[in-house]
Amino acid sequence: MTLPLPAPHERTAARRPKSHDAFARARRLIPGGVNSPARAFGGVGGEPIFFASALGQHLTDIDGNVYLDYIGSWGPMILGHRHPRVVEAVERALATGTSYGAPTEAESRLADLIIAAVPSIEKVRMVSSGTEAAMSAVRLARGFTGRDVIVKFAGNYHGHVDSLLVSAGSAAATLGVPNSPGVTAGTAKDTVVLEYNEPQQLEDLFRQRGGEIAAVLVEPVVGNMGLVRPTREFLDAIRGLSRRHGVLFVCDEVMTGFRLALGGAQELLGIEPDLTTLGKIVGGGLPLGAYGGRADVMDNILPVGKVFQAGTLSGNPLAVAAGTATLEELRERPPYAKLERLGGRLEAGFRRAAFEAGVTASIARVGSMLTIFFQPGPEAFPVTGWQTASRSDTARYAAFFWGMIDRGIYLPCSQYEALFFSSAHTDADIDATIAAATDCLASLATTPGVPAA
Ligand code: KE4
Repeated sequence: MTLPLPAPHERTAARRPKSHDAFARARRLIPGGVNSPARAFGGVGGEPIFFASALGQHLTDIDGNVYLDYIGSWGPMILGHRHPRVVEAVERALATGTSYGAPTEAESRLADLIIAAVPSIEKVRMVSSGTEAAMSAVRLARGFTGRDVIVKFAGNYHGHVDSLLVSAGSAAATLGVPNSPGVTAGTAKDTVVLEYNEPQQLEDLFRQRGGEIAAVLVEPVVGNMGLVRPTREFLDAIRGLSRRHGVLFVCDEVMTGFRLALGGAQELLGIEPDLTTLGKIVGGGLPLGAYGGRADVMDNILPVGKVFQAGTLSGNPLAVAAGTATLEELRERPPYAKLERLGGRLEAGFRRAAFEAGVTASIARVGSMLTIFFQPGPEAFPVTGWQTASRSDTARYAAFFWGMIDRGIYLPCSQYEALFFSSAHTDADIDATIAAATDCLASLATTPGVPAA
């Protein structure tokens, strides 16, 4: 029996009264009632759901509803929630202290694991978030090269760093323009935003301004416009042009690090960046980020070099314990073959469900990261960058999101995010998700008010 999709304003009050009340209270205290806009459900309408607990592949909301979790805290929970090895490690660390503001051997142990997993990393510095990792890597690249310009790509997100909250100017080679109030024109002017998977734009820019560029920053597999795979030509252009012009190639693996392979996207794709930023999985769900790479570059960081970077809770013992347990588990029992198998089944199931429902969709997947792009018009088209991603039918994605919520499946609350699943997910979970999607898409195809295919 197909549930009628509730209208957006009913989507939480009628079905999750405690979340509705909690949200009303939170909005009086916290801007938008959330501590990160990604949780605000802005892309799907309705009200965010408040959660009480999580275990393995499941989330439980404060109304007692249980969901299959397909965001895993936006990536960190590759082992599932409350993995026994991670819980035990954090409890052990808690028993001896929570923060020293002084070095511990545990930080060297985690640094060892990161360096062993990611061959391009010879030295690594820990911070407390992916944003801090990106901010530090940008400052280091500018300090190392003595140059100002940073190149990034539309649809790539690297955290809320002023110099990276920038949109493309009127033409690819012009200066960036701020995409948030509070980011100054003076900051944005040193950032150039190009199209992802457009190597010619890179070549043109390097020809015109190669000597001004400090770094090219890229998501080697994009999660932040929905999942977009790079072309070989694009990655080779970044590596080749950067090397020729003395520019640092910075891979943002905050999302892909330790997820697509133990060595991240760079292992999977055979690329060798000069610097890598990390987050999410490296902290096992606790606040930890990191940046690392060539020792001759990293040794420009204070106190060895002159580039300043610091942090009270950098390398925090509890976060280091969670990250270490997570990386040790990934190293001893690599889940990647299972994740690839489950991902292939999920991708095929979503594709079949959309086809049978006559819903136009393009599905992109790498390992345990996947996006179903809903698209207007009869013919599906591949999503290769922001110009194609932004043509998605976000209204239909929102209807799909809520239809799946009503069937106990918690997907990313935006068309422009990738879903993640964990080693705790099972074949039965994938079967249930495909069944829910089949039922939901069939109802979407006939639900009034949802744009026709
Ligand atoms: P954090 O500062 O949120 O730890 O990391 C920023 C960041 C950097 N680089 C990449 C590739 C990222 O995906 C992120 C953060 N990802 C978002 C979700 N797409 C986090 C969710 C949120 O901001 O609440």
